[in-house]
Parts: sequence; structure tokens; C-alpha cells
Amino acid sequence: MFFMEKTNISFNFEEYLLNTKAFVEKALEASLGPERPEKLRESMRYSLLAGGKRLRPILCLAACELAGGKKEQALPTAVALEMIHTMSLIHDDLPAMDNDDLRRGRPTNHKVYGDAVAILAGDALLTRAFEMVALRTFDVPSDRLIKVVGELSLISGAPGLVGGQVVDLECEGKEVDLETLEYIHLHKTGALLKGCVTCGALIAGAGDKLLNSLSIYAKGIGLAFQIVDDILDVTSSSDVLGKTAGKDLIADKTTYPKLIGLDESRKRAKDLVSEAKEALDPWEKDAGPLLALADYITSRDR
Ligand code: GRG
Repeated sequence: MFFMEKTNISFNFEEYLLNTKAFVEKALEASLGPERPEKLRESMRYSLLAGGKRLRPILCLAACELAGGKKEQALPTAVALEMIHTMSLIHDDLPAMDNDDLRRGRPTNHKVYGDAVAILAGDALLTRAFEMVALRTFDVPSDRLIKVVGELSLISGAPGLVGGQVVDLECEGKEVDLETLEYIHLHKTGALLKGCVTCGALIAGAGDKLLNSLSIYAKGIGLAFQIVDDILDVTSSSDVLGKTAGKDLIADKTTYPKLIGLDESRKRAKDLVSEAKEALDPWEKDAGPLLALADYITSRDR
């Protein structure tokens, strides 16, 4: 049970998370058609339906509802965001990038289907994401969908994930300062999380004031999320994480724990989550899910 101190509003977060995750899983299952050839279809399904916390689609649906929309309206966009996330994981795991062989508790996509099909399955998921928004969304005015397509392009490309990934790869094995590390995290991880709440709110026709608050919220949780990821990489096990633990050390990556220590990293993540939640003060009454999701980011164990 999640309890909002200032307003005395209680909210059953576990139940919310369980129900919303099930709602998303059903839509993900239905999102892939009879792709041909069969090997491509299998490879796309293998990674998209491999589980995962589904945090990004849930953030999108929660932001849509906060902005006064119905979660059904944002569902295709929520699926699109999980498709972009999944393709980024497939590509990130490739030998030319992080070269990992474990993801979501199973062999990485390229280990099963080979590098070429893994790259192409990622490409197909990325392009399918835009199809979900443009062609498979109903009951949302097209001017809002155009804004969503624009946002997805920005957060995925050079100004977002791709840019962050390139800087991350360039920095491997080098001394990196806190400013550069923050740049990497905000682009590689934060951009997509920001896209989730922004797109959800845009679908509901949110105005600038809410969009601005959500942007501050997303920046806080985005950075906190990645700091927690860095912490878990050194404190948890591959079994619990479902991906290779200790990977940052092996790849000689600069992380928050390496730069400022574990205790200070934990404090920084907690402070960032508090700042993120504060940004939603004006909407506190309706922001239960987003406030609880922010706390979940620092308390998670995987
Ligand atoms: C999007 C066009 C385009 C290209 C991708 C490879 C790449 C460019 C970017 C890498 C981005 C990346 C892998 C960032 C790491 C983000 C991160 C911390 C992922 C783990 O997220 P969780 O914990 O995973 O939410 P689950 O499995 O629960 O979904």
C-alpha cells in the first residue's frame, strides 16, 4: 500500500502495478502480426515478450490518465515505447556494443538468432513502434499523434538514446567526470523515460504547465533509475537481475558508485526521486501512480 503523506490519500500500488502490467502484456502479445519470414517474427517476439518490468508503458499510461485521458487511448503508444526500449536492449547486447549474452533471464537475441537477424529484429521493432502510433491508435486527434511521433523520433535518435549510447561507448576505459556521466545517463536512459510521460500526456491533450512538470519529474526519475542500475550492477547477482551483474566493472565503465561511492549514490538517487515527486505537487491528488512509480525506482531489486 502506497500512502501519500500530505493528502492522506492511500493507493494500492502493488495491485495497480499488477493490473497495469497485465493490461500491457496483453497488448504486447497482440501487437505483433504474422510477420514474415518466420525467423524475423520469432526473433521479435522472443525479446518483446520476454518479460521485463514494463516500467515505460506503465509510465505512459499513468501520465495519460493524470492528464485526463483514458488508458486505452495511450495503449498503442505505450506498446511503441516498450518496442523502442526492447530494440535498444537487443542492439545494446550485440558484440559491437556491450557484448552481453544474458538479458531478462535468457540468452540475448543475437545468441539465439545471430547478429544479423538480431539487428533486423531491432530495426523491425523500431519501425513497428511508429506504425503503432500512426496507424493503430484510435480515438485520438491526429494533431496529437503527430506530436507523439515527433517526440518518439527525438528521444530515439541522436538527441536521445543513440547520442547517449555513442558517448557511452566512446567513454569506455576512460576517465569520465560526473558531468559526462550525467549526460550519458540522461540521454541513454532518461530520454526514453521522459518520452513515456510526455507522450502519455500529449495523447490526453495536456497543456504546457503539466508537460513542463512531467519533464522535471522524468529528468529526476531518469537519472535516479540509472544510478540505481549502477548500484545494482555491483550489489546484486545475475540470477536476480536477469542480466550479467558486474558488467560495468568488466567493461571498465565509469558509474556513480565508482565516482562518488555507494552510500552517496544511494543518497543522490533518493534526493532525485524527492525532487521528481515535488514537481507533481500541483497534481498530487491524481498523481498517485506516478508518485509511487518514482519510489519504486529506488526500492527495486532488479
Ligand atoms: C533507439 C534508434 C535507437 C537505437 C538504440 C543501443 C542504443 C541505441 C541505446 C542503448 C540504450 C540502453 C540499452 C540503455 C540502458 C537502459 C536501461 C537501464 C535498461 C534496463 O531497463 P529495465 O531495468 O529493463 O527497465 P527491463 O528488462 O525491466 O525492461
